[in-house]
Amino acid sequence: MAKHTSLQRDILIMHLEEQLEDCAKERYHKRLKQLSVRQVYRVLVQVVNDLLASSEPCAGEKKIYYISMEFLIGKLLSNNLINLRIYDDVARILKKNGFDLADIEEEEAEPALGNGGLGRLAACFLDSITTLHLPGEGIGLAWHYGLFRQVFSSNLQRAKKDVWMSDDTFLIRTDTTFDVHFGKKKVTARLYNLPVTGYDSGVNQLRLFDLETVDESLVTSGIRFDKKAVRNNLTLFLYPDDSDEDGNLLRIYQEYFLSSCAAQLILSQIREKQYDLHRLPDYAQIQINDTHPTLVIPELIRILVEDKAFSMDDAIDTVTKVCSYTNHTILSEALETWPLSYLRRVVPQLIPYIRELDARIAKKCPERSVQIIDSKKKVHMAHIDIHYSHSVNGVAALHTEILKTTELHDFYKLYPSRFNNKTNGITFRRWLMLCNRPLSDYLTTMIGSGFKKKASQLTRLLRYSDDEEVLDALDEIKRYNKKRLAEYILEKEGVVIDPDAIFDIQAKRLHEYKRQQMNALYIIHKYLEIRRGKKPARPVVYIFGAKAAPAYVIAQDIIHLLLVLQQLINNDKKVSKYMKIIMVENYNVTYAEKLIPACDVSEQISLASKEASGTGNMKFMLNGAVTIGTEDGANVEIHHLVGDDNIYIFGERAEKVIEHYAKADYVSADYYKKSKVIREAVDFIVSDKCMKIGHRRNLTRLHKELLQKDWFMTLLDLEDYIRTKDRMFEDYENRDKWKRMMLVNIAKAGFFSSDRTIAEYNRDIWRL
Ligand code: 26Q
Repeated sequence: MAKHTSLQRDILIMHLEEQLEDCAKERYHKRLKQLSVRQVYRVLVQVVNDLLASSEPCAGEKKIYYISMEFLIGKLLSNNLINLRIYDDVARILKKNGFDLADIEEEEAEPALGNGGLGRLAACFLDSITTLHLPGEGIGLAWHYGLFRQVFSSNLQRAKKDVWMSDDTFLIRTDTTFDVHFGKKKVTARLYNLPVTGYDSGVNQLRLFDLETVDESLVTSGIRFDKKAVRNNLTLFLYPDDSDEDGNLLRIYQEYFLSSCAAQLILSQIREKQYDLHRLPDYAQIQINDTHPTLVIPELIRILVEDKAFSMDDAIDTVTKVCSYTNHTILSEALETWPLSYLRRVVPQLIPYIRELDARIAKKCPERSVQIIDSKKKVHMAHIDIHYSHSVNGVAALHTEILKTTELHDFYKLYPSRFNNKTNGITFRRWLMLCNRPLSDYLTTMIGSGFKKKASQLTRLLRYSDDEEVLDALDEIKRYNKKRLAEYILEKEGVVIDPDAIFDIQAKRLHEYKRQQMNALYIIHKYLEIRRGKKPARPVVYIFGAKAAPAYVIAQDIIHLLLVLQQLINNDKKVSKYMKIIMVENYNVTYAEKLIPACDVSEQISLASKEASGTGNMKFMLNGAVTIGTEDGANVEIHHLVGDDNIYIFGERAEKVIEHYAKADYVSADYYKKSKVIREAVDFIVSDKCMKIGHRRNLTRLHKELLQKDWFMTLLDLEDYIRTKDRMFEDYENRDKWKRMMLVNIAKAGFFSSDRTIAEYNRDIWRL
């Protein structure tokens, strides 16, 4: 589209209505206005797909391949309309024919091809790569069910398969297939394309591979299936339960399948263009999104040596210059290590190469900590990435510092120049223009539309920080979004909430380090205060959105506690006037788009040093929420940008936390004994009131965990959290002050555009 002149655009828009009518006639022999909502959706998908097929691809000699197990892309229809800049025209045409675009949007199933931050980041990056008109492709797997659909029953999370594929998606089947060999076993992979639009720019492709022989009938109940039937199950589910051997083996099958397809696709493109393979780094750059696609390194080396007559030295040198690695976590339990014996069972053909890569390191580095194969014969995937990539990056300033000084310090000493930081970002198209049109339109009238492509222009809003009219307008938009969310929550969850209450939101994957349990303890504390007669100045609605990995027991228990509190508090007539709690069902990208614009208080309360970056924190900020958070991940940068007066920081700092771990001197029971407030809140979990509603087993297990282990130091920060949050709610009553904080947060969010992040990746790593 970028290459269209404004005259061509006018013609295109003029023809839009004609095209829609033609398509309606062709498919259904009807006029547009006679179609059902579903049929209008289908017509729109087809017209958009036709437009995309005729749009200019982002071209260039050198391409970036972003390989990832997850692409949490969200619904595509509206996003594509916005990027093609025809959203308003389509909405107008539909309205003329008696339809509301919002209803049509509801027809699309969300492709949940990811579980959280890393997958959503990959999706934002594809948008920005295309918006910056860089030639790039995402490479991933076409998960049939992706992440599970969450349903609550008896106050527990149940996992159901999430059906999203149908004939009406943007996914395009191609004729391209590749053979993938697992030792002597051979399976066939088929390529599907998903066109990626950038804002007012060209088109790139997301390449998703599916196993040709996949069999959906393998799924018995919920998300259970035969994990051994690899020939039929490989692309069914993202993250199978890997608590047993079969689950682990399946995970390795998936990782090699992805890596092999990626290697074949990239080399086939190089062959097609007749490029010299010895100059591969001049034509292809590969970004490895966490360790899941790591096997692409030994696989490429193997192909170059066995099929392309490269020497081992040349192959290793070439691949190292092609690959770069992004680390997204410092939690040791999330770092992938696979027993060499498992790898041998799945991909015996790679074992000589993994051994060779290991032997070279053993020869040049004496430290045990940097070896690829450890003394227990386990293969450290991240170590392959770091030794055989030309760039290693963390995803926020603090995270990269911790990698350099602590977690990966021995590697940093070996390769100081390889390490670099790329603070994460989000696409403003989805996370402002699409999810918050009132704000986006208002900003356009105040500061022009330049911020849509040059996010730093948002600072122009600062001119109005004392302008009452502007402050009131921002507040009104927030109030409008809260009202809309209240309607949505009533419809979806059946709970009535008051738009004039404070909306306090924690929406992210459920994990102990993210400390949803600390928020729950605050809520208990408030509940007890209100019961004792201490009324807050204004009601607060505490909203949670979170899925927990099905095999993660304590995370399930935390969800249980939240649901029990929801039932207890919302039904307590004395208390529910002042507070409500809502755990929304099946939190996903679509739900996030509703929650984020309506948020007043953004909860970013991870234990300092544990959240690599966070990206939800950026989305909330951009939409005018004020953050309560620890000095962790990108919160540090948010704090730096908005200053002390526009954020609420609390809790132990990262260095101190790291010291606690090193000395093993944190004892949660000490905090419990010292403080009545803590004792009272923690013990409420196993009170009669909770036990009557909830399950004894889950509640006692969680209570015990907090008292005897509390690995992520909830009780360490609880009192400071309570004080800070109380102060924040008091400040909310100073309406002028709060509105100004909203404005400053929006104005300073420009730094977190993923366009900035991608420009940095390109400048420092890919050099397209
Ligand atoms: C590991 C081993 C076996 C199976 C699965 C995994 C696994 C799967 C997914 C390990 C990690 C993940 C996902 C990690 C993730 O989403 N990390 C988040 O990345 C965001 C983008 O950089 C950051 O903002 C978040 O801070 C980080 O938690």
